[in-house]
Amino acid sequence: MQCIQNYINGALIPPIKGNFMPNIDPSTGNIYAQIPDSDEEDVHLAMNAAKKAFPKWQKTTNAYRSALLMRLAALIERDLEKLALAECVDNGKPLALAKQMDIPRAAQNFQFFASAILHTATQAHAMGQIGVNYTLKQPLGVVACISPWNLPLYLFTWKIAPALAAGNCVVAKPSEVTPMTAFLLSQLAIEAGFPPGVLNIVHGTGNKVGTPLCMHEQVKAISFTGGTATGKKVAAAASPLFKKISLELGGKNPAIIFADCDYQKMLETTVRSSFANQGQICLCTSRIFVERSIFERFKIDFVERVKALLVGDPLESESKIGAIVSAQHYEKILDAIQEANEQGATILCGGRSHHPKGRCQAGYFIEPTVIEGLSNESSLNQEEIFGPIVTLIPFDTPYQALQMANDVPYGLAATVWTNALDKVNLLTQGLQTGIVWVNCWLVRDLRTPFGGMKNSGMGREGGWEALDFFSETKNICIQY
Ligand code: TXE
Repeated sequence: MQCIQNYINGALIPPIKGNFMPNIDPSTGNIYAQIPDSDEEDVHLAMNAAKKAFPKWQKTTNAYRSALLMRLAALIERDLEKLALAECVDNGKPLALAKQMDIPRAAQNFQFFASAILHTATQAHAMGQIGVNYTLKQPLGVVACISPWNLPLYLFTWKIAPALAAGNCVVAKPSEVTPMTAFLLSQLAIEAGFPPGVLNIVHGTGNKVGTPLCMHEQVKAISFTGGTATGKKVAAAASPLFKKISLELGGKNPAIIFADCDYQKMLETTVRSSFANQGQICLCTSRIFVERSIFERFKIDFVERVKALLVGDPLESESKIGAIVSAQHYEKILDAIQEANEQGATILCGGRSHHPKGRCQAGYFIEPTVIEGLSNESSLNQEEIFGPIVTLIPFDTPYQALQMANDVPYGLAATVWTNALDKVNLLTQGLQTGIVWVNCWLVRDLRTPFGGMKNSGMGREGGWEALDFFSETKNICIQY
């Protein structure tokens, strides 16, 4: 049985108290590894290592840090198959998706910020004959990166890369639900020659590791991705201590589909935006608003395509829908479907657990589910489910679509499908989301600001926003 280790001060070590907890393969329901059940003692050990490493690390050149991150990216690319298999087993997602999306993006995260810091510049403000000001961007010190289970290595590295690139030392905590690729990343960091203490990874639960991490007086900034409820706890812990926080939380993302759109492209993309990664991506569509004149046609065509999505063993290349990440999340999603039934909704397809034959018989599988007949105010359309469930709602005017799309506590992402510029302008200006895709979904440029508003969080990741978040800005004024 594989025993995952913490990565502290350049070494792979067990938790100080020697406690471990089971790591489960959601496709089979079997325990397949053990993960450290670390606590604040382990957090302190990691903090001391990071604090000791910082003085030297902060003096390294951008070129040195860039080369080191590029080396790590190259090792991730070298081990793509191994990392993708680990992600598939740990998370339940199709192996093909891990190979095509998760692991390549982890390498790109390091490559992007490694190249970005070779091109950073800061401002100067000349004051005529009086003097000159110039702006410095300095590293904060030790920062915390806390990531969720849905895109384990993809989101873990999305935080670590800019934090390291900006010259900080990092204590990172992956989700205890999907720790494996973070552990494999530790091994690659050692192979890449990371100085001890620059990057530390502590495995464990939110309460025993996450909380002491957020509260630690050494931590100058916290970059967090996870649920809104937990985001509130992180903010409550960090704010009184004046720590910088970046929160990327839940979503309830609308797709708004007009009759004048490119129908085939819309159809294929909306199936993907609804069910990719079993609907467990914060950017996934969960409410589909369709102009009434094409509602019936869309319903038939969409349901036909969703029924064709094969739910099965994520190791099989033809599987499009893998396992739900954990028994707890699986039950949460089934409860939501039960609630829809009790509210008199119409289940157009799916709505049941699925038990593939063979090794995955006891795994956590749910059929992709399409629901009609619930109002936008219903709990199913207001609360994040974070699974393979979408609801269909017709609309008559662009204003009505906009009003319903915004009438939720979340504001992360939206897709708009139309070729009419007036509707594009109305919707893109009016939508209360941090991201709007027009006639596409998940088209990503890592330079762009990434994040949401309302209960979807605060702050932005990506590009200069991420480097600025992990930096302290200082103005120097020199009189002539
Ligand atoms: O997230 P949690 P979970 C949503 C989704 C899901 C819900 C809960 O709706 O059902 O969040 O998912 C650590 N202080 N998203 O349970 O609990 C925890 O150990 C510090 C959306 O995975 O938020 C893990 O490493 N850290 C999201 C990380 O926080 C704490 C993606 C996330 O865990 C902590 C995933 C605490 N008090 C779920 N408690 C997205 N926006 O993509 C827990 N953690």
